Amino acid sequence: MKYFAAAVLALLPVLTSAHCVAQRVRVNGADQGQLVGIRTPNSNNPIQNVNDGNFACNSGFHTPVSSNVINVKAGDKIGTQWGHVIGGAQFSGDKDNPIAASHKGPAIFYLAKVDNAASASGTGLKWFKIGEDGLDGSGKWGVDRMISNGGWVDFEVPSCVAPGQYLLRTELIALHSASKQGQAQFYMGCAQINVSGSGSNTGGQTVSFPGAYSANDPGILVNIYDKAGQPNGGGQPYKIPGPAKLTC
Ligand SMILES: *[C@@H]1O[C@H](CO)[C@@H](O)[C@H](O)[C@H]1NC(C)=O
Ligand SMILES: [Cu+2]
Repeated sequence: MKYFAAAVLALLPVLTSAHCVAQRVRVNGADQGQLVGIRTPNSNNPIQNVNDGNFACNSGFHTPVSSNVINVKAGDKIGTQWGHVIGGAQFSGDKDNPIAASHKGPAIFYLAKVDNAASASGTGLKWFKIGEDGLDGSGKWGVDRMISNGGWVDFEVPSCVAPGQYLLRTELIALHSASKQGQAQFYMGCAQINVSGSGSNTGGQTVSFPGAYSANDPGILVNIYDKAGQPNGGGQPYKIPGPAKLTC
């Protein structure tokens, strides 16, 4: 017991890093279950290199990776839930669940068409943006809204998206240290979905991951603080990275 307590204490500085992982999917508010239809990394650490080979879907997944593919209709709302660690809170009363409140930034969804969402690799795909939530006029960020929604971020699958299987790339960017190049923190995970409907669009403006972002994009190398040190964007509009989102 003594040994156990000492071991836990020794690990605490590492374990209490205030990061997050995406770990649940919901469709029109219906939670599909913990780690169902989503690839969730064991580590909640961010990626900071925009050219990282695993920038699409992350890596180091909790195994077994779900073989579920989640059915969704074009026009439905799909959501992913973020938590401090797998399972949500790291301990009772964890203030950094779903993420430390300091981690201001946007929430973004992309889709990429695949043949088999359960088995497709995230690399080499053509991604298109379907949702984004950045900084609003009151100085609140997508991450603030994610925290108020219990870790959930929801966007509509555009009604024109063609039926078939897709990876859904859910992303948060934490900008608290982003005034230095290489210090923006990227969190991402990929859900496995099957879209039904009568649309025919598989993305107009597609991008690659890695490739879509550069380290000095205005939404990645950016000071989000005002003169009083408040993380409200300092009165400047915030430019969410990546292409324009698909409009039908
Ligand atoms: C995808 O949805 C279509 C239409 O509902 C269905 O026929 C097909 O079986 C689904 N595929 C998977 C893998 O769930
Ligand atoms: Cu962090």
